[in-house]
Amino acid sequence: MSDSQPVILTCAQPTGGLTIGNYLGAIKNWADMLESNNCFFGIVDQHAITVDYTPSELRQNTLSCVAQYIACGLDPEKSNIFVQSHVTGHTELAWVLSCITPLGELQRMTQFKDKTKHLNKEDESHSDDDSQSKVFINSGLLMYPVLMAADILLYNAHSVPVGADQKQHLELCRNLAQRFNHKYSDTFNVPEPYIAKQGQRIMSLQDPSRKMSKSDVNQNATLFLLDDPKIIRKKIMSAVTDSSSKIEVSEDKPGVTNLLNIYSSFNNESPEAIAEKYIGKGYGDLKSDLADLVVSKLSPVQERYQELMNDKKYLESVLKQGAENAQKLAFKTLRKVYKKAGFLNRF
Ligand code: ATP
Ligand code: LTN
Repeated sequence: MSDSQPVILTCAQPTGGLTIGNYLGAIKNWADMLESNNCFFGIVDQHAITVDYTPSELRQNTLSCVAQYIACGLDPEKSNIFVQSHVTGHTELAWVLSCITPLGELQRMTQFKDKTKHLNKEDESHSDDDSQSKVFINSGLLMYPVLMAADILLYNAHSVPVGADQKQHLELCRNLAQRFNHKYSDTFNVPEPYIAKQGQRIMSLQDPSRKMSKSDVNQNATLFLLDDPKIIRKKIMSAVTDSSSKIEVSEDKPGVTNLLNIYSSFNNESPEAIAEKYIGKGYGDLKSDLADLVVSKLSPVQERYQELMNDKKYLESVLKQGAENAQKLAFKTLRKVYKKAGFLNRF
């Protein structure tokens, strides 16, 4: 990596163990970009507190996420792995950007609407006088996309590799970059999303109309990178499939199509070519082979993860270096932004 290479930035939230959705839709593609880019991989702990959480678990998940990143092939010698709260600038830039963000745009964000849907219902069920126990929608959840835009613009990223679910957030980030440039003069690079064809949307094993998510309440819906082989097998064998038993890629068969997509993302054959191999066979055969494949692909990741978790000093040194490198770039951008916004120089 060198300062003259294009900047690639992307992040994941330490809201729980990483899933095969995170791996196939995101991290696997990031690992291919290390050679020819200046890569920044963030673990966004400040985003993770927008949902209900336990501080001790957040601390553990953050370190575990670093180890999972490295175990998945993100080489810290060739990239910068950092924790968001270790770098001054993310929340400062978010504040400046929030002042050029229309409220309505944030309220219309799909993720905000999804994440607040059930909170709205719970809110209605409480009476006004039990305000202590009242569930509320925190403003951080609304501001989430602005903080995400700040994550990206702080490093003047050229490209942002993400899963398809982040397309709308990236669009807002591009709008904010353009709005700032127009209002104050050219400052930010307008970043391009990079959404890989394969693995961009891995769906829940229990409800293939929803994306696989690490915060899904039904643990059987999600395959975690660190799941035990027995659990992986059990979750895949009990995945929801469709009424007719033919194995094919079809919009009418979201369950089996999802399994074929997972298969395809792990072995790089097209889902259609895989389906052909199962002509005359049943769902059980497909699921059993898929379980073998997933276990064999994840076991080296799990072994490396265990080694890394036994060497906390090493993980901390990775984060120290990552934060130092990230901070240099962040300060540079923030100084420029503050000057353009009309803030007086610090004496
Ligand atoms: P949560 O489930 O807590 O909402 P998440 O897993 O969706 O979190 P992140 O950990 O921040 O969110 O996601 C990291 C990256 O993984 C993002 O680029 C995101 O687009 C991608 N990603 C997440 N889930 C999937 C999925 N099911 N399929 C493909 N890509 C995904
Ligand atoms: N919103 C993303 C996580 C995220 C991110 C970012 C991704 C936060 N900041 C900056 C790319 C670039 C998510 O929920 N998956």
